[in-house]
Amino acid sequence: MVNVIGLGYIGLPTALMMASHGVEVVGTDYNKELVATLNAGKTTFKEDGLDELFEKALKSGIKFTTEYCVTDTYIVSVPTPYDSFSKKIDVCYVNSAVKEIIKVCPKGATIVIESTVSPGTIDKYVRPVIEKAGLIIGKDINLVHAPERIIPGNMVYELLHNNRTIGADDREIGEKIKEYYASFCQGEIIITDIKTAEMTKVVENTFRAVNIAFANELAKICRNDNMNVYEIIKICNMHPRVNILNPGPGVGGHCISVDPWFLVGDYPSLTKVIWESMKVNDSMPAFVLERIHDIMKEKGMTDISKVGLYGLTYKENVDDYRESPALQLLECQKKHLAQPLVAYDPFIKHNITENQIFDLDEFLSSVDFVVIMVKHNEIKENADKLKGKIVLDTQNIGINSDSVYYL
Ligand code: SAJ
Repeated sequence: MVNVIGLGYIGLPTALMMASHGVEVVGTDYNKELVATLNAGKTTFKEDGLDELFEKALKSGIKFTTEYCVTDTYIVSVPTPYDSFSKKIDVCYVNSAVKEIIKVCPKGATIVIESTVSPGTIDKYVRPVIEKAGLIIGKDINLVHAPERIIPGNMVYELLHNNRTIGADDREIGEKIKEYYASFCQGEIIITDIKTAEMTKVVENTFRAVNIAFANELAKICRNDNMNVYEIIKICNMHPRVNILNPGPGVGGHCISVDPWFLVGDYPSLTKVIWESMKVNDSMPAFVLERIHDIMKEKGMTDISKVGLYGLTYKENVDDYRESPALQLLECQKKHLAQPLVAYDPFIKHNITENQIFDLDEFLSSVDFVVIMVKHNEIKENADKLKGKIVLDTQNIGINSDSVYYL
């Protein structure tokens, strides 16, 4: 039996996937409300294919509880934030999960950490917790790191198809855990040591962050000298060894905007490129504000209450708004004591900012200038409703109008 600890964006789909492929699974979360919602037969966030997977897992007998179970395998997928001052990883959630597990687990149990952790975290923070409890790693408890790799918006597909990494102290234990993942994963599963697995995960997200920062820097250069960044990236990407990502209004979510900071926190003198990249990405919401200001000036527009943000989530077609560029932009506005812009997002049904509207038509009729922050399918399908508006399209969704501006 597998006890999955933490039923958030990663833990829940992982637990459901294992359960619907014949593994006996109990999901544990300390959030009583979340567990009650799952036990009432409802999922806690939107994701393609998640509800169907949930149904299958329920039929296969998955259970949800706030208690830790007595079993031989635990998968920990809890958040790993970073300290905003030191930039170092904050392992409090991982460590409290490990402390709870060792209170109940039998001798010889395996703890698999799925949460993203910086290289050396398991050595530095997790092993001492186990050793302090008088347990011997490799005998009383086994440790494995199996970092998740699935992208929000396509999680169910990627869980099934992505290659995976398993880091283990002991190859035999690695093979045993590989079997659990192989119950559903059609990709290749590679076994390595724990520190290597930790580093690969952070490097993957850092690679993407640096690539996006490069695209954002190109957008700024092109704005400065009136060149079309999208046309330039499109042509460059036709080169067989060039693959530049898309510029945008900033980087949000709890992965790409967080994980690279772990490396900066741990290796401050060795992370010049990464540090500068993160700064470039962080500068984008303020850059969008500047663009809004310049466009308003060009159009002779003075009433900021007629400018609205389309999209509040961190990216398209998800309901997650953690660290979202739109919220970063509103925060930046607040620092200048400005009234927050009107905002709308089809995925957010409750107030997360002051001037929020909950209907697309109402939003569009209340503003003259629309800033597209997120390329949700909804706005692509309703692009004709933007006719007659001034539009700042930070996502290059392709709007046919005279009054469209870009980053
Ligand atoms: N973004 C851009 N330009 C792009 C692509 C993305 O500005 O060309 C922005 C998005 O709008 C968003 C942010 O970057 O604000 C991050 O979005 P994302 O889609 O790049 O990535 P995440 O954070 O949703 O998921 C990433 C994935 N990592 C990689 O692709 C290397 C995913 O596979 C990981 O599992 C996930 O992080 C994680 O949990 O670590």
